[in-house]
Amino acid sequence: MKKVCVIGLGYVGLSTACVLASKGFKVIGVDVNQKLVEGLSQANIDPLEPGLAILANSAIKSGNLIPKFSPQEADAFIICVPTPPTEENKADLSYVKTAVKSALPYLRRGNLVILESTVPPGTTKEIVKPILEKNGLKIGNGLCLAYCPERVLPGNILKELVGNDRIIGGIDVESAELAKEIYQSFVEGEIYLTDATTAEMAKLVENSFRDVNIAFANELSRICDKLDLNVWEVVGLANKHPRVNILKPGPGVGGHCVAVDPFFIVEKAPEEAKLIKTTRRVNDSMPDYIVEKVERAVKQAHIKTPIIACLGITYKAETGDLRGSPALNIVRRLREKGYTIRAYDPYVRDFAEFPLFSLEETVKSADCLVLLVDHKEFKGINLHALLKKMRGSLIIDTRGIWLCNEPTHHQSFEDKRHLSSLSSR
Ligand code: SAJ
Repeated sequence: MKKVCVIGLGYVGLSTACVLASKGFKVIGVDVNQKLVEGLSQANIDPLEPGLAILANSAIKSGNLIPKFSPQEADAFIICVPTPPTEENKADLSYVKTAVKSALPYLRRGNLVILESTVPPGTTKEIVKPILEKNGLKIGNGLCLAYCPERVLPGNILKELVGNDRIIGGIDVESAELAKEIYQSFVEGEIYLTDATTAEMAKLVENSFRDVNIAFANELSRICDKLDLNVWEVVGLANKHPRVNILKPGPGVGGHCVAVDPFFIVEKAPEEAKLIKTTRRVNDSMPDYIVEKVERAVKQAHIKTPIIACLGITYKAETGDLRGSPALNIVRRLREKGYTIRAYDPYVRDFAEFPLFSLEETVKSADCLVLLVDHKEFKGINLHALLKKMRGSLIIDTRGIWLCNEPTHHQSFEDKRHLSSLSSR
């Protein structure tokens, strides 16, 4: 196979198109977003993806990556479009269906179609396959179809796209083998072949496991608050066990993956997915819990008109992405309650919803400082120097970056007590 049509140039589609082009494939990169397709030639690409702009530039310069608004005939079609949740937290498959239909006029005997978008189990077989067979071509008789989930971590995409192991789920063995030819051109990790539905489920399970683990950590943080224990120290010590790996408590789970994918399992097995449903409830209850904690702290300190400083509004560290951000959620709720909020995030530019301040302005004469995102810029901050700039001395660290989140041999017991008295989580 020499020519590939990648439909959907989001963070997954674009990086896949660039990597394939760099491996010598002729790649037609298709997106409906005019600015993106035209902008691609100038390659105005997310600066937070190291190396992607350079790779895109060279792919376009080499003539191996051609941005277009519609597909063309090719040997393989890779579909990487969004599958956002509906109001009822079911998968909105409209983008997938539109993308599959857009390829129909260009499909030829011997072609391969690959779906990468995260979908409920059974989608490739029950939804995509019938659409593709509308033109008379039959899967298993001249047409191949596979499901190959991505697992790249935003902010580290290119490295993970190449380095991570890959699952390839064929509608039939021939489809899986043909899809493997595409991915083995750039994947340096292991490639595992399975059927399409198993591959769809494995993808959802990866993120659901992460969601359950985080929910366990978040529940522990509530319990430790009640028992006046430092959850970061408890989790840090428990993780010293060779087979325990509890993730970090936080203000909630954001982004469009871990917070969404578990619902695609619930959609297919609502009765059985009890723990997964509860997990979503626990994680989505954290923003309210943090807002209550802030309110309780300023009330107990009898601060009449508190100024609350919030550090970070993105969904996770070192990204500018605000999608489903619990931090932004918390700032919004505090503002709705009438508090004077000053928020700062080093990764957010041209934010229009409410004014963002510099770090200095955010902290100056604040009564309460709430750390909401564990950006590396905040880890190095000198807490005591910060306190001197504030009017009050309340610090709520929802990410445990200032608390002793890793038990250390040399840190004295007094230090820990002093630190944790400073910053109630
Ligand atoms: N979070 C915590 N505590 C933790 C880890 C994360 O509260 O210990 C929160 C983060 O702050 C964030 C959310 O969870 O709000 C999701 O964070 P994440 O680090 O899981 O990042 P995502 O959603 O960008 O990436 C995940 C990754 N999946 C796994 O690690 C299993 C990535 O590999 C997937 O490709 C991606 O979802 C996806 O696209 O599905």
